[in-house]
Amino acid sequence: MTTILLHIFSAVLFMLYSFSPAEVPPPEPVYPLPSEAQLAWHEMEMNAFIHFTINTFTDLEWGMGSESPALFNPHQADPEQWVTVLRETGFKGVILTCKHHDGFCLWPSAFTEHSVKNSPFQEGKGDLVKDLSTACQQNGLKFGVYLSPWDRNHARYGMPEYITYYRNQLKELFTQYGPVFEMWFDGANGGTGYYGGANEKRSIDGRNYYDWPKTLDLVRSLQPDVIFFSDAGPGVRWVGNERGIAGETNWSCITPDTLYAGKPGIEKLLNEGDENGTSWIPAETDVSIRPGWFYHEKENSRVKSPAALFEIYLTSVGRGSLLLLNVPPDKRGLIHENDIKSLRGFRELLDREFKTNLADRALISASTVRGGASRYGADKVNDGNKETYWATDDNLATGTLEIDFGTVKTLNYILLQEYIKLGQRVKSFNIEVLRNGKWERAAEATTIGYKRILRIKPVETSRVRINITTSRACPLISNVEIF
Ligand code: FUL
Repeated sequence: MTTILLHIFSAVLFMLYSFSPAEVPPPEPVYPLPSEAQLAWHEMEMNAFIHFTINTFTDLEWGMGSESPALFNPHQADPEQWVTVLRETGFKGVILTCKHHDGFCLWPSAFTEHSVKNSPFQEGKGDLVKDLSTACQQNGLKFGVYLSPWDRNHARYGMPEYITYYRNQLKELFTQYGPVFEMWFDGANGGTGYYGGANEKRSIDGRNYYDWPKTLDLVRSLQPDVIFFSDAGPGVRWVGNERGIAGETNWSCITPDTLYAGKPGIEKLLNEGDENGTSWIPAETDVSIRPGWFYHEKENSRVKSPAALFEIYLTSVGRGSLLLLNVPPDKRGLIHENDIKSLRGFRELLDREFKTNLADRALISASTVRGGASRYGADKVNDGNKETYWATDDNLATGTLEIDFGTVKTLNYILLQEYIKLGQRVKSFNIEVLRNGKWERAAEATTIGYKRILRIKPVETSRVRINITTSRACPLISNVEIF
């Protein structure tokens, strides 16, 4: 009898202890941390890039800058069509090449004649920046701006006057077209160009010529929350290739001190980030649905298949990066039928592969829970709340979550998310499945970050273990999904 009473007493004590969350403080952050705007950027996961300019009509990738504006005539241009397709297939934002390297402006800039205002498009009255930003607002997508620093048309390119011109254009774009969520600064600089008729090679000092800090301050003074993309940030960084592949190890941190846009030889660093990086600058994965960035009729049969796009999804979003997929309008000014077909097929694949989250109804337990407090319990990884997480005590950098489905299921993917508001922590982990009474290794990987999706060889099991094996500090896992 006394033993039974003792058991009941200790059970009550345990319950009291584990239901008093206020007692156990949350873990200290592991720096650097993402800003609010960066967190919102992570959560977008898939954005679209729109490459559109005179190149679409000249069949070039890099226009010289000498092309006549009269060539630009997308007679059926319909940004509403672009945005509708993109929204329906899961994209949250759109970034437009308002001006590519050839210098032609898709809006009637007051600072140049090299724009839509001198084209037959809508008899010189058109403004594609306005049309797209409006379509985005009406469809609940965010709008972003690409304004090429390199301008092969401008006579003063390479001289101080061009910087004034560039900043004047930024002022136009950031004051007349509503909220801009991201500004894309391209590091490319090929040297040669038309340059107002000079037709020569102009080299600039990539590190100093543009005086980026001043330009960014100007933009921030107009729209404080804008995320700046460039090779090295400061908002988000380039992933280091244009193939859609983020590093298998992908830290959202990097030390930008010695980096600048266009600096050669930093691709691997950009691809993987740096565990000890001093700033939160996550990788953005830009890749085109076609071989080129611009529409070329000859590439109509080379649009990436739904399966190829799905692979890219796994190597970008599935590695804690954001996918920026380029979908270039054709000469009509429409997204081509083949591209639409691929995008829809891609959406179907995503919906099919990630249809039923087996972790939803599973029983989840943990090797250890921070302070024994229920607010850090294992069930926080499948409560559908991104603000809650499973955590261990501070002195632990390892831990195991066990997921019990109750019956045998077939597994294909494991999706994990860290609670990155307190920093990126996990350095390595593995997955085990219970087979014939024995735990078998199904996968192992390094970083998790905002999101990690592991595809495993399809396996039948009723129980899975996620073992965090090294971490920069106690691991914090906010979400687990299993398909
Ligand atoms: C590169 C550019 O040179 C390409 O034309 C394209 O715009 C790509 C996204 O960035 O640096």
